[in-house]
Amino acid sequence: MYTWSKKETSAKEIIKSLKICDIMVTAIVMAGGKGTRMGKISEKPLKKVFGIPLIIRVLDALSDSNQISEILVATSSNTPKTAELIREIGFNVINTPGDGYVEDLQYIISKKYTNEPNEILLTITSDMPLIKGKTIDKVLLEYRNCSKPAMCIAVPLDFFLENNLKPSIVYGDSVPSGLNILRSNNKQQDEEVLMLRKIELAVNINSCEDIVVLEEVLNKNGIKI
Ligand SMILES: Nc1nc2c(ncn2[C@@H]2O[C@H](COP(=O)(O)OP(=O)(O)O)[C@@H](O)[C@H]2O)c(=O)[nH]1
Ligand SMILES: [Mg+2]
Repeated sequence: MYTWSKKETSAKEIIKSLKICDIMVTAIVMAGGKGTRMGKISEKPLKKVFGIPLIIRVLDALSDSNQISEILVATSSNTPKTAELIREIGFNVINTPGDGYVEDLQYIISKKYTNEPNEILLTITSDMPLIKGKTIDKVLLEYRNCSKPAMCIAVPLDFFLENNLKPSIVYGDSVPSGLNILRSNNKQQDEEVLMLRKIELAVNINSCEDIVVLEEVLNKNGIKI
């Protein structure tokens, strides 16, 4: 079993100390996928990268951000052990049907639907091991300054090629990072695309081979995690 020892504080204490801002941001960590590309050995969010499960790295980044009021982990019947660990370390879990990323996100919105213009959802995948709180804060600042209700954070395709990374989905010359911001309502939302050349947004772990690639990227960029 993994013990969450990096932080002394419990999730409840973190949430209590959070800054109340003009917008209320709920972070939703999507962690209920089948993880087929990783093989059936274990649940992907629990896959350890340099000794720490992927999802813990994401939760650490969200906890380091000072603009998030609530953190919710969306698991499904594909990831029961992830749900167990997350509850044990004091984070809130929402059990989703496991029908697919978009379907389950819609399910969460239908549950959390408020229609309050200042209630914002920040969605993030559990498989971005390099993500940092500072980047999440930067993205939320950009969101505050943009006029659209939703924002997709993407990475230019050429940045992937420069770093020998294989993108999962490509839209023209950009690759969605797995980090999105949207209003907490069930309407179709006009979206701003924020392009950032950041390795932490480009690295996504889908297979065991991706962990090898990650090691190469870290060495090449002199990054220690
Ligand atoms: N709750 C939920 N999460 C999902 C679902 N599908 C994918 N995810 C999560 O979304 C993230 C990105 O999806 P992807 O990389 O395709 O996940 P994979 O199916 O685990 O390879 C991962 O952290 C998944 O756990 C789903 O149907 N429900
Ligand atoms: Mg992925």
